Amino acid sequence: MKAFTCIAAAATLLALSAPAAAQFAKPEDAIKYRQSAMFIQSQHFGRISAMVSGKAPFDATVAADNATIVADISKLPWAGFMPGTDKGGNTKAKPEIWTEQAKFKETNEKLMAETAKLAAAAKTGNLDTLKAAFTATADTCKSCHDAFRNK
Ligand code: ASC
Repeated sequence: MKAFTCIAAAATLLALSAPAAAQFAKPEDAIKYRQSAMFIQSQHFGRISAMVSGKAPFDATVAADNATIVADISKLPWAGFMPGTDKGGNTKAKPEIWTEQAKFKETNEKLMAETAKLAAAAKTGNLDTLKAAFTATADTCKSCHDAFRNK
């Protein structure tokens, strides 16, 4: 009974504390996972990019849908940068991800914050508001890639 209570409590704690936790059978799976999440993000961010640059007509609903997806997906890649995944697959990850973990975590959190603002901006339906948030998000993507991703 005691052991059961303990396991049940541990399971509940885990479920509550790790909403975006993912487990990987091998390092290559973690690399594929984080790259896939980044790819999905870039596709949806690209649709917003087309609108703010005038290459596609501005549609507030489409922008908001895509921005919400970007904000949701921005939570996912980080679980894939677990220890032991610095090499393998076709990763462009720089060793600094693991040697400067505090700085890396800060940039991850910055992206999640900026994409949440992007989603909120898109929901206003105002193109200028969206543009400003888009630029701030793109700058955040770029500064993290410059610091932590090989060319
Ligand atoms: C994208 C994409 C990136 C970022 C970056 C922003 O759509 O694939 O890597 O935006 O170019 O500066």
